[in-house]
Amino acid sequence: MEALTDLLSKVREKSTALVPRLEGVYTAVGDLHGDLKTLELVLKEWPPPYLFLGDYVDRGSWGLEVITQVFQLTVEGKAVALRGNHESPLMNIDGGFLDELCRKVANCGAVFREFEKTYARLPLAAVVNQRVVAIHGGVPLRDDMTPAALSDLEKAEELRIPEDPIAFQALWNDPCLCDDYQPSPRGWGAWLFGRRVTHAFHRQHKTQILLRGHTYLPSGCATHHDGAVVTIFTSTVGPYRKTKPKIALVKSGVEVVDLTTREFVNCSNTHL
Ligand SMILES: [Mn+2]
Repeated sequence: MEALTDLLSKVREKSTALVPRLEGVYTAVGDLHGDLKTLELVLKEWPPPYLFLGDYVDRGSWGLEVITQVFQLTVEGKAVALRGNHESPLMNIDGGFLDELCRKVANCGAVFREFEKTYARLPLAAVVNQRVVAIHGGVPLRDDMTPAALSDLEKAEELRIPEDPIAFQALWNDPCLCDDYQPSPRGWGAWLFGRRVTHAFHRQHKTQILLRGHTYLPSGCATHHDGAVVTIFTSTVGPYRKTKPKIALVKSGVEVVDLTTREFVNCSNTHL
């Protein structure tokens, strides 16, 4: 347990920016939800640095092992781990991770509080090579329903749940087949963002592609808003056992790869 809390404090020390600017070629990994086998396959067959898009725990049985491995790579400088909506006590209490933790470690209440403190420091988004924005959920909307900026995310406060509405939406929003926005079926506080929102967001940041996870897709990927949003999904456990898992190579654009066949795939047969 000491090794675990030590690792968590090192992750907090390493997390200095809520929206880090990254350069280089990244292997991006979508939601894992405790899928240790798939994580191990990615680490064996694809090179670092890795860019994890959040949702390491809940649902699958190996959340502790997955998040420990992801955090270990982070501390070694081999990965950037974004925050997903499941990196929150809001989800872990019913989602499975708190129960898993209490089966696996002593003093789980105290350890869980260390996880909460660590979640609050994880990056909410990252910009790769000035062109690709990686974010778990999607574009947040301000109170006046215009798209928020990455600078709003950098200023976010009260990050435990997170209570900040912009940070909350970055982890919870999904794209829709609409022009502007709609209420999200996920519930209060989350929104579906449309084509115009995506394009306005990219215009203000001079970026091209938003790479995200969060939406379960049995095919493992989809594109939305004329290719300006790409969703990948990587977990193959529990409710996601039918997934054909995908990862993505992030350079100045995004190339989606099927983890099983190792082939590049076109994800444009979108339904969102
Ligand atoms: Mn999610």
